[in-house]
Amino acid sequence: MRMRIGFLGLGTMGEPIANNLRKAGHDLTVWNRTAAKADHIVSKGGKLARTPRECAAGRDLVFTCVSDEKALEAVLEGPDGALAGLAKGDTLVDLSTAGTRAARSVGTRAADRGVAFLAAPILGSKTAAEQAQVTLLVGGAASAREKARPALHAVSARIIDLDEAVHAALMKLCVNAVGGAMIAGFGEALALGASGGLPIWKLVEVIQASPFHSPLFLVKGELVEKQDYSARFAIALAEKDQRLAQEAAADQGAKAPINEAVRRILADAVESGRGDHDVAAVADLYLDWAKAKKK
Ligand code: NA7
Repeated sequence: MRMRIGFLGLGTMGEPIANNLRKAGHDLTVWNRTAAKADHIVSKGGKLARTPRECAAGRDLVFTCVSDEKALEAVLEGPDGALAGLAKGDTLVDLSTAGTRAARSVGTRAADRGVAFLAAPILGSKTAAEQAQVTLLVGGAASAREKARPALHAVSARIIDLDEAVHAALMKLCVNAVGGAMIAGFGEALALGASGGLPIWKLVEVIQASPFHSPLFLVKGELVEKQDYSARFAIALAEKDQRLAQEAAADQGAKAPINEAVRRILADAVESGRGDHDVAAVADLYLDWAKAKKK
């Protein structure tokens, strides 16, 4: 079924996902703060809205895919914000990783307008987004999930259903808490070995031969060896995810000391100028701290 879809946020993940909705034949209108990022989609027949409100008004489904909870507020709120364009019976789907507090607060404000809200954070890389191979954690009312399902299928390989938006938001934070601990532990181990004279490639090879091997270490280990830190998943976004996990832990009374340490390391990496580098560059920070050889 062809749907009228509004899509706000054409960053690394948003642009290919929106483009897949267009390719699936939906009637697509987009908005991005930096309008030039809509050029490709517009050149292929997508429409460009002048404001978030215009992008959201009169659509069957409205997606947001922005950096964090502050960016989400910026696109939703105000007289030209997307919420102002949404009407009773509409459905808003947030693909951002914006945390549990945002899921609760956006859900409440959407409900006040009679709008159904789904939190649908993404698991997967830019390449997976381009190939419509991401996994979506989709939380919210069953009726809204069913309405959104054809569009969600067009952009993902797998949909994991959860009954509440806040649970989808929380699930994503749990997944990235594991990922953050893995990447920080990996960087720390590489610098521990390299500062004592072990070559990086040998460290990666032996970790991969151990019971603790992981596809993550293989991919990121190669990037560390090549010192190629162009962002597949930027450190600033990873730091944001750990911060949001800390907030959820505080709200729920859960202890998360490992997550707090990982957040601090990622914040140090941001402060060192690596915020827009790939998370593999956490190892580079550790290697600098240890004054270790990078080969
Ligand atoms: P990117 O590539 O950093 O893209 C971020 C998007 O958010 C991009 O469209 C930005 O617009 C937009 N943005 C950021 N701040 C604002 C404000 N203040 N107002 C409006 N729009 C804003 O992130 P990804 O696509 O990799 O990730 C998206 C989400 O999925 C994120 O939560 C990840 O953690 C997971 P811009 O183009 O800069 O004008």
